Amino acid sequence: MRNKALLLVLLAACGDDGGNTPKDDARPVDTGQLVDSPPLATCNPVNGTNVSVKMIGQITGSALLATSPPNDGRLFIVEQGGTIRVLENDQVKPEPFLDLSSTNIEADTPQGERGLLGLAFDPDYANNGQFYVMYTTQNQDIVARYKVSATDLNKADPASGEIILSIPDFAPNHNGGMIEFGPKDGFLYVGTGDGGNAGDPRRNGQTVDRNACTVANCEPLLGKILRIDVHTTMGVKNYGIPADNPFAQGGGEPEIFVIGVRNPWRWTFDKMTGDMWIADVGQDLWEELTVLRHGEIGGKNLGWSRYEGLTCYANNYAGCNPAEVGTGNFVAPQFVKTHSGTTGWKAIIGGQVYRGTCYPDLVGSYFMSDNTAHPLVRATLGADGTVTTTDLPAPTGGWPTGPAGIHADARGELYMTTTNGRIYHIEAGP
Ligand SMILES: [Ca+2]
Repeated sequence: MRNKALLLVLLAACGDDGGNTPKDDARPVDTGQLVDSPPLATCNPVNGTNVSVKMIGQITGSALLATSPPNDGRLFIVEQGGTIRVLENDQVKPEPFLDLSSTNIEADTPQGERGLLGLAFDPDYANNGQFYVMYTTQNQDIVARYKVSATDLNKADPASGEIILSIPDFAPNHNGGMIEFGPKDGFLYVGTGDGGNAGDPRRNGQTVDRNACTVANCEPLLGKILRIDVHTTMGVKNYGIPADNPFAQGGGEPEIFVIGVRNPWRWTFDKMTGDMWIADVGQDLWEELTVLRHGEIGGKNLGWSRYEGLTCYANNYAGCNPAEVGTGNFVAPQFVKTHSGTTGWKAIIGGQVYRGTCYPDLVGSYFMSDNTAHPLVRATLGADGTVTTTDLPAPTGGWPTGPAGIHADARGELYMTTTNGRIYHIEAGP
């Protein structure tokens, strides 16, 4: 765990029983367009690719993520200790939207990776008022659903909480925590870490079947990106299994969608294309970014802990051959960054593709950082699937320290949030 001591300031880094029971029909129709085509106030477009950041607010605690419901002008800030704050017109509302800090959330801010980690609003939030959070307890990673208050749009109903998914977790680190709805299918995607400690001691990353553990107490839902239908239930599960999940018909746990991640701290969808950009925090050598194209995501294997980056990892899998990286279902990362040297990265911070209207020359660009080195890097995906990156020139004093997430609001504008509670709008000019 050593390499992650610092960092990790935060993160270090069944078969189908046929019991699907529709609860509602909130899943959006695939129109091929943005889910968020907001009738919101827009900005006067500013041309240019000279990127800067502007601080627009600050909260107490560690700000891990900024996000919005569809077509909603407010910004909701996830605070690691367990609160969600509302930022509107550059003002943080004095009362939190939701405060889970007195529940059994286990948060070790700012020196660890546990706490309230993720937030995703239902695509039909405007009608059903439902949203989802991911948080940790002492020994569980939990996805829960809450509803907005019936009387106050800036307050959630704390009594509405309902646990959707609970996964046993054996160590404080590597908890994933990012959740998002698929822009093309309305399913909830849940990123889990490998459980923690170091080196994937229980081999969770490559284990997909609970009945095929190679190490005692393995947990196949860890080290994955899961895909569940939160608008149905299925037998004892408080969610449904999409029929086209890789193991929906058997061979592994049916929730699994992407295999072999270590700590996919901040991954996102490109809301226009449906591509998934996965920034996976590495172990000893490499930070990595992998882009999976829409329609080619299910069943892909990012390799951990068989390999890390482009190289076989330690001796976890004696049969590993570097030549296998990128063959079959094993996907090679399009971008890796070494840990070594004075500019080495220690915990990659994704990242989302810009789809806003304020800065036309940024459209289609992805922005990412690193929790320790805190650069700001622009990346674009080529037609051939390759990723091209540009290290953006830092302003005087450097880019903000302690980045924890970069994520879009309903307009597609991007915000960097930091472990010292700051929220920055990513802007551009000539
Ligand atoms: Ca863990």
